[in-house]
Amino acid sequence: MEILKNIFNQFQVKQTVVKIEVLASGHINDTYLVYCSNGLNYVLQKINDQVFNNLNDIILNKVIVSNHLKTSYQKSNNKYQIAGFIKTENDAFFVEAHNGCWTLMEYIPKSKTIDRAHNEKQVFEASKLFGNFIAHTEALNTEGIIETLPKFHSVPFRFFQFEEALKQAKASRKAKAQELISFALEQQKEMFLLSELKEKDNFPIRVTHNDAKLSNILFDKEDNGLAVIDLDTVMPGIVHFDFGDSIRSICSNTVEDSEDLEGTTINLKFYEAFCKGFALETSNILTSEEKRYLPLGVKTIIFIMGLRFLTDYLNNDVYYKTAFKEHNLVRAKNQMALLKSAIQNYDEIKRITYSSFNL
Ligand code: GN1
Ligand code: MG
Repeated sequence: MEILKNIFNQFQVKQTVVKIEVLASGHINDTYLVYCSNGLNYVLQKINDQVFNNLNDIILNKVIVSNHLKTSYQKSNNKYQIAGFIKTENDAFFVEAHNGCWTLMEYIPKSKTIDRAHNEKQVFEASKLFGNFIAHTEALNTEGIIETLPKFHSVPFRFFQFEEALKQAKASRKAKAQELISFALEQQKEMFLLSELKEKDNFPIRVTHNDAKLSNILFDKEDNGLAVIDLDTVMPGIVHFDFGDSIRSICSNTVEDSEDLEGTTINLKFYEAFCKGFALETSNILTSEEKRYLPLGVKTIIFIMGLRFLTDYLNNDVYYKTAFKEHNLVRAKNQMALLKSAIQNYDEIKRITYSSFNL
C-alpha cells in the first residue's frame, strides 16, 4: 500500500489516498483502484514490461488514441466517455518504479465490467461501443500509431511460436494437449487467409483496438455502454480481429476459461444483436470486401486465442497469468470448443452478417 501510494503521489493529483484495491482485470498488467478523500477515484496500472518491452511507444499510442477519442466524442456530442491519462510531476505519462512502468488514468464513475453477457441489451450496447471506436478512430492517421506488438494477430507468426513450443514441450504436457494439437494443425490452412489479406495492397488498415473483448467495456448499472477501456494494444490493424474478438467474448455461452465444453457454443441470438449494433456504427465506413470477411474474422481470432493459450501451456505458462496449474490448457480447450461451434454454425453466421450489413 505504501509503495502504491508513493507512486500515486508522483502524478499531478494532490489528493489524499483513502484506500487502494486490486482491480482483477486482465491476464497481463497489474491494476489498482485508488480511492481519494474528495470522492474521486483513479486507476493506477503497472504495465507488464515482459510483454510490452517498448513502453514509451505503448504509452504514446494509448495517450494519442485516448486524446483523439475525447476530442472526437466532444465534437460530435457523443455520449461515450474515455479515461484520460494523468501526467506526472515531471510532465511525463508514466513513472518508472519497482521494476515496472506505471500509468495513472481517470476512473469512469458508476461503471462496471461484466465477464459474460446475460442479455441482448448488453450485447447491443457493447457492439455499438466497439463499432463506434472504429468509426471515431477513422480520422486518425495510422502512421502516427506505432505497431508496438508486431504480428500480434498474425496467424503465421502464432503458428511459428506454436511449432517452436512443440519442439521443447514436456512429454506430459504434450500428451495432455494431443487432441488440441491435432485439431489446431487441421485448421491451419483456412486460418492463414486473413493474415494474407492484411498484407494485400489496398486492404484497409485502420486504427484498431486489438483486444476488443467484453471485459474491456464499461457499463452503467442499467447496462448502457459507457466506455471502451484497455488501449494497450491499439495499433494499425484490420477490423476483423476486433469484430471477431468481440464475438469470441460476447457471444459465447460460457466464459473463456469454462470447463463446460458442451455448453461452449456461439449464441446466435447474441450474434445477431451484435451484428446489428456494429453495422449501425460502421456500415458507412467499411468496404464490401471488409464486410464479406467479418465471419472469417470470428473463426480466425478464436483460433488465434486457442493457439496462444495452447502455446503458453506447452511453454510452461510463461506469458499469461494463471490461477491454477492447467489454466492455459483449460482456456485452450474452451476456445477450440467455441471454434468448433463457429464452424458448425458458419452458414447461419454468414447469413446473419450479410443481412445485417446489407450485402
Ligand atoms: C490478454 O491482459 P488482457 O486480458 O487485456 C492479451 C489478449 C488476449 C487476452 C485473452 C497483450 O489481454 O491478446 O486476447 O488476454 N493481451 C496481450 O483474454 O497479449
Ligand atoms: Mg489487454
